[in-house]
Formats: sequence, structure tokens, C-alpha cells
Amino acid sequence: MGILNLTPDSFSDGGQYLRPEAALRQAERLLAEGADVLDLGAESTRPGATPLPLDEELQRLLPLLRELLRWQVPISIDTYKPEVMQACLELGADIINDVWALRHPAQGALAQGGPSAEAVVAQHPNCGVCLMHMHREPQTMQSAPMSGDVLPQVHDFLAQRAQALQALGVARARIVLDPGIGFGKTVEQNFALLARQRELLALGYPLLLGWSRKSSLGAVTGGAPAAERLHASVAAALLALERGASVLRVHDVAPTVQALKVWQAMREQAG
Ligand code: HH2
Repeated sequence: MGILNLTPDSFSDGGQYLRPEAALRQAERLLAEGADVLDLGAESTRPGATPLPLDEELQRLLPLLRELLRWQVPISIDTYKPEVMQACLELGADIINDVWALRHPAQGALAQGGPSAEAVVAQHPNCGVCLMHMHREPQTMQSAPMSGDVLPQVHDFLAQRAQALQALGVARARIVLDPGIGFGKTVEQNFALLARQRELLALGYPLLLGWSRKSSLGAVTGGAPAAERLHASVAAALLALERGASVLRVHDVAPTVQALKVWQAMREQAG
């Protein structure tokens, strides 16, 4: 899954793809390098990010989405707002990727009696959905990260969210789960999630992992800034794959694909 951030303030590539021509060029590049899915996000989720008004989010997303849909490639939309989900799914987006796991207390739609994020996803029987674990919210998640053993907490949260969605009629096969690397967890907790990732596979859903350029990788590599975390990101992606990840959400597709090919070549000989 190649990341396309249509934002001025994303933690590692903010401002690079805000202009439509730049975004299209990057989409082309991600696909040429081997991405199977593009994940479009218009609001940064970095710690302390300012929430984006609904109309601005739509203005950033919809023109590009219209264009990309003509390319007939799977498109995921990284959003927590039901109105944005609805608009993008109606245009033909394939996947909703929600760092809030469809539980954000939406302002606009709900206040006006509109559908919840869960209802929007349930009403579109063909879309995939990624449910991610986040502790607290982007404004506060790193000021008071989780405490204790995170594995059972993340496991139980994801199980409960997946069950809630299925209770609304969403087929199990449409759901992917993500432990949410960096979302309200300490460096040690993020690496515990990697070390024990297989425990989450027991839930029986495919796992999506987003380690790309995350600050925990900087923390264990002598403080490398986000732009210099490529090798660390590829290493983490490979470790996540080895531990059963099905989808890797990455900024740098070509180096990741190259690493995956080495893993594949080894697997083919494993018997
Ligand atoms: N991480 C980010 C955003 N969305 N979605 C999922 N499912 N998993 C993740 O780990 C994840 C995500 C943060 O990365 P990025 O999009 O590069 O930055 P920003 O949120 O600052 O735009």
C-alpha cells in the first residue's frame, strides 16, 4: 500500500503532494514501483495535528480520487469522517482506512442526524475497511501513551471493533486490522507489537502494518530524522511481513518491494 499524503503537515512528507500535479506524479510513481493499493489521506494524524474542516478535506481528495479511479487501481481513503467516507465510496473508492476504527465522535454528520462511520461502511457492501488501534487521539496520544502490556489491550480492542462491525452486517472478509504503530504507544511498546505480532493473527483477520518512517525507527537508530529512516523502514516492513502481515503501508515502495522479493525468493525454497 503506497502512501499519498495530500497534506501540508504530514510528519514525513508534508507539503510535497499538496498540488494536484505533484500528487498525480507521485501516484504514478508509487504504482510503477509496485504498489498494489494507493492510500490517499488529506488530514495528518501526526501527534498534535490540527483537525481539517470537512469541506477542505473533500476539496483535497475528490478531484484526485476522480482522476485516479480512471486508472482502475485500488484506492484506499485514510479518513475518520463519515461524510468523507460516503462521498469517496460513492465515487468508487475501494477501501476505508480509519485510524479511529470507525468510532470517531463525528461532528457534522451525526450532529445533523447523518449516518455514523460504521453505518456508511455497512451501507457499502463492497468496500474493504481497515480498523486501526489508536490510544486517545492525535492531539494527546503521545503526551500520555498507553501503560502496561499493550498486546492484550490492542488485541481486545481490535477484536471488539471487528465484532461490532460484523454485527452491523459487514462481512468478515472485508475487514483488515492494524495495531497502529506509533499511535499512543512508547518506542518499547511499538517494538513489543512487532515482536509479538503473531498473537494478533490469532484474531483471524489480515493485518496491515504501518511502520514507514515512524519515530520509533528514529529512536532506535540514533535519532535519524523522518527523511532518513528509509533503511529502518524497510527493515521493519520485512520483520512485519515475516510475522504475518498481509498489507504494508509504506512511503517508499521500490525499496520495500525489493526487500520483499528477497523474502519471497527465500520462501520459495523453504519447502
Ligand atoms: N499511519 C499514519 C496514517 N494512517 N493508517 C493505518 N492504517 N496505519 C498507520 O500506521 C497509519 C495510518 C501516519 O503516517 P503518515 O500518513 O505518513 O503521516 P500523517 O498522518 O502525518 O499524514
